[in-house]
Amino acid sequence: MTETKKTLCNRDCPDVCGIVATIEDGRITRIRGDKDHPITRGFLCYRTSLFLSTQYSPQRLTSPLLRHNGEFHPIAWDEALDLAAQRLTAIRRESGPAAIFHYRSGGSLGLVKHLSDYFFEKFGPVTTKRGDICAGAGDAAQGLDFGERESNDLFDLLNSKNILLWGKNVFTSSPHTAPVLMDARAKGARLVLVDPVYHKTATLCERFIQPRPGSDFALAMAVARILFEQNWIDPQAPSYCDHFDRFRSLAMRHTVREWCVQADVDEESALDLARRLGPGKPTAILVGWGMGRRVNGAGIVRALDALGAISGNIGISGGGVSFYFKRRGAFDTSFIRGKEAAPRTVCEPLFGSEVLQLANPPIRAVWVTAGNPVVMLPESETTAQALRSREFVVVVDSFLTDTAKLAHLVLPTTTLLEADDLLGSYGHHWIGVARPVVSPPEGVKSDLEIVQELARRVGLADAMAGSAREWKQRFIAPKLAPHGITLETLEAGAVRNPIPKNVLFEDRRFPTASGKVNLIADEPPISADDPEFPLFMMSLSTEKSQSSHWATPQQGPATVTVHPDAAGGLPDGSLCRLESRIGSMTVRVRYDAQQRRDVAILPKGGHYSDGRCANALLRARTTDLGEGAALYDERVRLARL
Ligand SMILES: Nc1nc2c(c(=O)[nH]1)N[C@H]1C(S)=C(S)[C@@H](COP(=O)(O)OP(=O)(O)OC[C@H]3O[C@@H](n4cnc5c(=O)[nH]c(N)nc54)[C@H](O)[C@@H]3O)O[C@H]1N2
Ligand SMILES: Nc1nc2c(c(=O)[nH]1)N[C@H]1C(S)=C(S)[C@@H](COP(=O)(O)OP(=O)(O)OC[C@H]3O[C@@H](n4cnc5c(=O)[nH]c(N)nc54)[C@H](O)[C@@H]3O)O[C@H]1N2
Ligand code: SF4
Ligand SMILES: [Mo]
Repeated sequence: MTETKKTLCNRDCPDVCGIVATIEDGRITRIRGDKDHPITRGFLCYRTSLFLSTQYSPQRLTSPLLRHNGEFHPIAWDEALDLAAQRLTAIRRESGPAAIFHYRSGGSLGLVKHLSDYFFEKFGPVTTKRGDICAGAGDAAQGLDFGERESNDLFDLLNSKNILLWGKNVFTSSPHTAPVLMDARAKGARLVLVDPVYHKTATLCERFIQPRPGSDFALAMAVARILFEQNWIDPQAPSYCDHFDRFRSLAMRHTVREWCVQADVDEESALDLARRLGPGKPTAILVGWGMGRRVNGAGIVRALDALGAISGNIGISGGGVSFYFKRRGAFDTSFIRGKEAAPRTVCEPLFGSEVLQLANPPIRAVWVTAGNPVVMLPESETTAQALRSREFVVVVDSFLTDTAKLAHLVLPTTTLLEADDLLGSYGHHWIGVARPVVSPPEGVKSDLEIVQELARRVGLADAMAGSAREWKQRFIAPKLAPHGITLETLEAGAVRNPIPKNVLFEDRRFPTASGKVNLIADEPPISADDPEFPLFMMSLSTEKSQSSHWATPQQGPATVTVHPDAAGGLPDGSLCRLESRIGSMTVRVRYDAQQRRDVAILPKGGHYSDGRCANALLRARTTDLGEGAALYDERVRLARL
């Protein structure tokens, strides 16, 4: 029998695509993008197009695994959950719930996954994470400046005359934004990319500006100074911006030329950006998520917020400074108190060192779900040490990741094609449901079943009771029912979240303390050069993987892409060592004359156990605000083997 079923992709990706699966005799034989989904438009990205080989991979876990004398052995679910309940309860009794650390990352963006947080809050509350490895700095910046972390409707870009893609690789990281940009261009919008790295998104743009990594603040100040000098400022801006004069003084601190030297761009580029923001309005600034991952990441995003505000591009159609779409904004998660309830927190980017150091009580148990911190958090070896030295580590995943390998107990869970969940997106406003297109294989349980079965063993059955569907209803009802949207509505197809407006702040009132835009008034720190390690390690998203999960198995050393002049005489294609202050690994050099001479580009998320992991070279450092990680400020050098 052949049938087709629809679901939504739950991966940590701004697109949240509609997927149409063909199922023949219980087996999925094909997946493709949903033509009816306004964002997906009938296509999937490279990594999800190939997902069936992951879904049916022989490496997929189908039984809980217990580590004994360094070896994993399959055990029955009852035994696994009894053990987990017994160990967690004993640790709670002996040391208090703060001795348990629950860490959930972005393996799935489904709302139902939050019930793992809820369980551990009821069981403890236990120690949780704070900060955000992904978008901490940018979120904090926009929250501070606008009092809101939300964006204009994605399709409002069709009203822009200019679109500035500031540190954004849409073809890789949000491929379904690309058609919207092409449509905008067809309607006359003119696009610019500002990115230290050359990539395919430049081909959509009429101009490509390639600043020194992390120097966007200086570039923004050059642009701001030109806006002031040319009087391309919105005359009303002083009435809706705080610190207007201090911001002007900040921009005036250096000449346009001096700022441009810092940013390593020519003055004409700064003038071009200013002209687009001023006389070229409406101009939308799309702020990439990558740019915030620097020691001055929030300062950079704040400078872009200020450019949008003083030039009068905030509150108008075709304008805006868009960073994040509130993916949970339509849903009520207030019954989960999170950090507020936690007895203490671990700063996410400092996971390894904090877990090692916390005392009174020490962290004795770690529960990891939907994350691979050994590979994805900075300082892989410190994270690994932290996990290796705990008494009880549980990892819930579908694969034996580098993190799962360090667990005492591994619990196999469902994939995105088996998910029963509710989704919003951080790249657009469409919300909807994921529904299993097939049942999980024998021996696999959903995250919800896992916490419910654990709850039954520790006296929390009632608190966690309910089917996935009932929980979805609970998340949906408070905010969406008043708009006439029910679960049935979402089950019939994705809908636009009715809460956010197409254009934010049209009345130029902002939910900040003063009701005005909070303009940045001080220069953020910059990351110091290290002459012995001259290259910025840019370990970036690649279309071939979802963070640590590769669409096809990787073999051999990772590839590092550099400008030929930055290779120190190493020939194209040769093997060498990539070294940082804390580690080194063997890589293959690839020349690319379109790159800057001060960057070494590497895929993010290579496997640690195979010696391909960028994060093994990366020191754990936080961003200026929001406790993000300065992932792209580590300096490296190439050396002969
Ligand atoms: N294929 C694929 N897609 C993904 C992911 C993946 O792993 N693979 N990951 C997902 C995740 S977790 C997220 S958070 C999102 C967003 O994922 P991100 O990888 O954050 O994507 P971008 O927003 O494109 O930001 C990356 C861009 O920022 C640029 N950048 C870095 N530093 C600077 C700087 O100092 N100045 C400027 N101007 N630019 C800079 C980089 O060169 C790069 O082009 O994508 C998701 N999509
Ligand atoms: N060097 C460097 N490091 C980075 C980045 C970078 O650009 N460069 N990017 C950073 C960013 S933006 C992010 S968001 C983080 C991402 O960091 P993580 O969220 O840790 O990334 P993933 O590798 O996607 O790990 C998710 C895991 O969840 C599993 N999983 C998938 N679905 C489910 C599910 O339904 N339930 C459960 N329990 N597990 C599931 C997957 O198999 C996978 O092993 O990495 C950060 N680290
Ligand atoms: S990973 Fe992103 S682009 Fe790919 S199918 Fe999922 S939502 Fe779409
Ligand atoms: Mo992310």
